[in-house]
Formats: sequence, C-alpha cells, structure tokens
Amino acid sequence: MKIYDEKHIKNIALVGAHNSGKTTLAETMLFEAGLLNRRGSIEDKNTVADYHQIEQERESSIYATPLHTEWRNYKINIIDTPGLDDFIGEIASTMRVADSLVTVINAQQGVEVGTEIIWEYINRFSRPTLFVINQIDHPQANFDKSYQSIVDLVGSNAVKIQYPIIIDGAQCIVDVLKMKVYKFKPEGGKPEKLEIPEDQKEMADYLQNELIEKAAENDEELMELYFDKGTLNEDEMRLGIQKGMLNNELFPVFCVSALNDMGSGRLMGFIDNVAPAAADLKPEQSVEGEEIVCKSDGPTILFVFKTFHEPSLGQITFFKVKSGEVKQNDRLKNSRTNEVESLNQLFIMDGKKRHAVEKLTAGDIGATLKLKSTETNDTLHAVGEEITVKPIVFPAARIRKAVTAVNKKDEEKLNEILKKFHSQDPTVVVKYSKELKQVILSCQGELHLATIDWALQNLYGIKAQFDQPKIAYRETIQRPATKSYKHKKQSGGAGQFGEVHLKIEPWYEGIPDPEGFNIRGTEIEELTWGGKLVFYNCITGGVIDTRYMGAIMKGILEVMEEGPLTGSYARDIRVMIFDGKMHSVDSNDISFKIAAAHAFKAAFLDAKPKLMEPVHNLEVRVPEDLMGNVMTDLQSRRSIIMGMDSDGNHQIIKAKVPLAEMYRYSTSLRSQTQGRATFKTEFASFEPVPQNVQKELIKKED
Ligand SMILES: Nc1nc2c(ncn2[C@@H]2O[C@H](COP(=O)(O)OP(=O)(O)OP(=O)(O)O)[C@@H](O)[C@H]2O)c(=O)[nH]1
Ligand SMILES: [Mg+2]
Repeated sequence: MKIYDEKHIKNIALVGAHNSGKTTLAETMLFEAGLLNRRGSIEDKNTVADYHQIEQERESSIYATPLHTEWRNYKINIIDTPGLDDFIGEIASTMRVADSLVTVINAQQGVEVGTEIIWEYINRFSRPTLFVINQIDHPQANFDKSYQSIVDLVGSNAVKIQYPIIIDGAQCIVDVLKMKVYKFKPEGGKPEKLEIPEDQKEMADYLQNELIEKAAENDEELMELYFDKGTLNEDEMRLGIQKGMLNNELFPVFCVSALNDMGSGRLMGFIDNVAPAAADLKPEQSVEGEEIVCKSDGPTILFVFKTFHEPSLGQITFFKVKSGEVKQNDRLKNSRTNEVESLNQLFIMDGKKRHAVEKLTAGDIGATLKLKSTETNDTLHAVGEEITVKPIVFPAARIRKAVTAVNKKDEEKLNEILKKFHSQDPTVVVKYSKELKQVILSCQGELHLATIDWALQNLYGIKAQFDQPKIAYRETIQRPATKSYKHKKQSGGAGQFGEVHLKIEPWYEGIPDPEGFNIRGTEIEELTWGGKLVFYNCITGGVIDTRYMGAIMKGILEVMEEGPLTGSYARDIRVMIFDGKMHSVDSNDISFKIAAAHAFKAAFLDAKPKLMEPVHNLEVRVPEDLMGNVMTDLQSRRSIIMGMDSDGNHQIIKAKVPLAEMYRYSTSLRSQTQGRATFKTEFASFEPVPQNVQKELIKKED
C-alpha cells in the first residue's frame, strides 16, 4: 500500500443520531472508493462496519469502527460511530482523533436528540464539521425542514451546498459549488452531470452567492478578491470553505441517499478536495504543555484512542500517529506505565479485516496487537522523549449496578474481565465497595449494560447478575450527649482497667471550639468515608495519661466505622474526653479502647442519631412539551427542584434527588420522553433521611 504523508491523510468520523444511516453511508463510501464490489446492508447483516455479532443482532452500531479508503491523492480513513448515546464513549474517543466530522441527519426527522448530544461534543472538540442530510429517497424525507433544523442548531454558519430535486421522475441533486445537477439512474452507477435547469437557476445562483460570501469571510485575501471580482472561482471557494470549517465558522450541508448510493461519490470528492488533512489542524498541547505538531519528521508519538479484546486475537490497540512515524517492530515507551512496548505488527483495519503495513506516518490511524499493558488513553512515544497526549475526558456514569456471578466459581474471572472492559471502554467503571460489600459496575445506560452482559455471556461464557446497589448511608447525631464507661477485668494474671468520660456533639465546618473544657490537645480525623471526627483531649489533673489518647480515639473510630444505628459509617462528630480513671498496673491501650468504644456508642445512641443519605445533583434537558411528565416524575422521587433554565426549545431542570430514588432513572426518563430528554448526575452531599424512611431502614437492620 502506498505511504501517505500527513498532508495527504484525512480522518473522517461519521457521527449522528441512531438510525440516521451512518453505517450504510460508510458502506457506500467504501463502494464508491472501489474497495467493495457489492454493498452490504444493515438488513442483510453484512456491512463492513457493523461486523460484531451483537451489532448484527441488534441492527445498530455499538462500537466505533475504523475503515480506510484511497481517493485520488488522499488516504481517507473513515470511522463509523454508534448513534445511541449509551455508546457516547466510542463517539468521544473517535472525535478526539478525527480531523473532520460528517454529521449524518435523517431527512425524515431532521435534527434529533441524538444529534443535539453530538453537537455538544462537536463544540467541545471543535472539529471541522459538515452535515449530510441522508435518506432523501425516503417517501417521508423532508429536506427543507431538515435543513432548517440544522440552521436552528448551528445558526447562520450552516451553508447549503446541495439540495435535492426530481427531474423526469429521477432523483437529482443540485450542487451550488460545482453549479451542476447530478441525475441518478434507478439502477445505480455513475450519475449523469447536467447543467442547472432554467427553473432552478435563480435558486442555485442565490445559494452560490451565499456560499461565496461565507467562504470569503474566512480569509482577508479572499475577501479582497471577492470585492474586486464580485465573485470567487471554485478553487477560491474551496479554500474559503476549508478555512471556515477549520475555524468552526462554516458548516457545509450536503444531501445523499446512502441506501441508493446517490451523492456519496460527490461527498467523497468534497472530502478529498476540501476537508482539512491531518496536518491542517491546529497542533495540540501535550499534558506537559508542549506542542505536538503533526509532521512525519517529528518525534514518534502515538495516542491510543481505543482498545478492544477479540477473543480470537487478543487485545487490539488502535492509535493515531500524532507525530513522527511508526515502523513494524518499533519499540515505544508507554508514558503512563513507563514500560517499553514492542509493536511487532502494524495494521490498518477495515472492520474485521486487517491489512499488514510496514510503516504509518503522522496523521494516520492504525492498529497493533498484543501490547503488554497499554490501555485506551495511553501515549506511546519514542524512548527518550517524555510526552503525554492529553487524555480523552469520558462522561460520568449514568447507571450503577451491583454485579455478581450467577455461579460462585466465576466470581474471580468475572471481576478480571470487567476490569478488562474498563481498560477498553473507560465509560465502564468497576469498583469493589468495601462499605457496601458489593462490586459496583457503572456505565452509560441499560443498553450499554446489555452489551456488557452480552459480551460476558457470549464471548466469555459467564452469566452475571445485576442488582440495585445498596445505598451508602451515613449516620450522625443531632444533639450533645455525655456518657462514661468503666472497663474492668480481673481474672487472675494481669487485669484490665480503663474508665472514660466523654461528651459528644454534632460537628460542622467552622464550629468554634467547645466551651467549658480545658483543651489540651485536638486531633482532626478526616474520615475516609467523608466528614470528620474532631477529638479533644480535655483531661485535667492527669487522670488519664496522654499516651492512652490514641487507643481511645481508635475505639471511637471503630464504632464510627461499624455504625451504631444501621451499620453505616458515622461522620461529623466531635468528642471531648474530659474525665476518667487509670490503674497503675492494670491500665493499658486495650482497656481504654474498650471503655471509649462503649462510652461513645452509648452517647451516640443518646444523641438523637439520624441517618443521612447520598443526594445527587441532577440536570435534565427536556423538550418544553415534555416538561410536565418529567417534573411529575421527579416529584415522586423525593426531589427538590433547584431551578430551571431555557435553552432554545428545551428546558434544563436542575434538581437534587436522593440516590435511593434514582434507580433506573435512565430507563424511566427514556420511556417518559421517547428518548428526547437527556440527563447528567453527580454526587452532591449527604442529607438527612426523612423520618419515615429512617424508621424503615432501622427496622431492616433489626
Ligand atoms: N430509505 C433509506 N433508508 C436508509 C438510508 N440510509 C440508511 N437507511 C436505513 O436506515 C436504517 C439505519 O441505517 P444505519 O446505517 O444502521 O444507521 P446508523 O446511523 O448507522 O445507525 P446506528 O449505528 O444505530 O446509530 C437501516 O434500516 C438502513 O437501511 C437511506 O439513504 N435511505
Ligand atoms: Mg451504525
């Protein structure tokens, strides 16, 4: 295969809402580039991009799949991404390495919730983007409405390069950059190129003028030329469009029928002619603050944007060459682990097909096998360099489940595989909670979970069970209490003796020191489970030796960890040790620890203990007409509405919701709004549990 340099490599990601036709378009692009003799289809389950069994079963993409084409002078890598937002991790990592994005819009729907979610990411990654209105062949297609919805989304920077018309019953596309009409034959094949018919001239001229003005705006020289000549030629327009795309100030809009292969050849031509090449993008800053320039004579730097475990192959590592060149058998250092990895095999991938290559240059995307310890988001660089590519920031989890193996014997294997899943897909997070004594799996939604479950069963033969996780409550107190305890044991040999008098009080940030005590020492213990224990030694007259204070504090901490009320960690308490007794022979650490634990527990139970529950901040973005449903549902979840903002024709509801009430929220929201709402959630604070709920929880404990 020909070696392309950074000026002749273009990485394009196909992004867009579920079912807009990305995978079908990818197939058609490969066909147009001559890589396929026959196009596969979603229904026949034989597309190049959706090659995983689960994708074929569900007729929907789940993984981002890199493909490649060679088109005239360029190597155009195409990454097909899933549209369902449960797989946003795949979308985010692809956007990170793409040089431009092709956002596919379903002409039946126009911009959908899925498109809006992707638009947020486009803004975050600020990648040059063009829009393709697909499915123009469909009886329900509405190009004008779809175009308008793009304008509503991105504003006046959207610019129409094409629009569909019918001439003599045949599907045609008017192209105002080329000023030509493409007329498609029902049987396929190359379209006929026609002059623009009289009745379309006015419209086409108007759109071309608009395009020229927008293209000229992006460059001073072009602007001058435009003022001089009153127009721009095709090459000048292309240059202006490219600059506008690079500045995220121009979003060209095309139309196609991916299914009938109409317009995809022209789209490829535009990508080839106009879309920025890898080297045209602004250099990135490394973690260390250095510029990473995409050039093949720079130091070798690879960024791992995806890893995938194929049971038959082992781990496949996908990378983008950010700088320099990588050759077969190169040894590169992983900047996270400091381990040197041998890249014994280099490939470019077309779905499941691998093509071995000897070398890949800056800007290109490739894969390797069997690295020792390299994960998604790692940097591999030439030994001697010290550089780390900024990692992809993945979205926070939206659902949590307690996971166990149905067969006890699989438990260890299950945990190992889940860890592997995390290293491939950082939006799968697996943690053992010591507190809950459960393995908690967090991910993006029920569908994401279903694919994890599918892989466990079908690829690893493990049946897992997913349950509602227990809730990590906290205990604290609401009023002061004073107690004492004498621990005394005399059973032959050495005895035990320790007596502790203590007062406990609720603690909060900024509370002044307690009054009426002679404070001799203070210790502030930051509890590993959040909150504090503030410990005051207020002993007078040496009735308890200072050397026992450590043991006393330990006794108290043990009770706090046990949780006197329901077995949940206690927090935010201060304790004043103000009196007690020692015995010159029998006193020791253990005696004081026991005495302190008893005194503390009794005081705790007397101090009007209460349960606190984790409360999350929730932000729901919902179309205005569905606000009512979402609000009613939130009220049934003991939530507090904190505010509302409007955002176009959406409302953003901000609320605080107890975690205990958030179980299956993702699924429930989806069904209340037909998937038109999205939400984010994060831990906010611990708040008191209402009396009735607390009673239930204490009962459960008994
Ligand atoms: N009529 C018509 N149908 C199309 C066209 N493109 C795709 N489809 C159909 O739309 C459905 C979804 O197509 P996909 O290519 O899987 O869409 P996608 O965007 O990859 O979907 P996800 O991967 O789930 O996000 C399939 O049934 C396709 O046959 C088109 O141009 N015209
Ligand atoms: Mg797809």
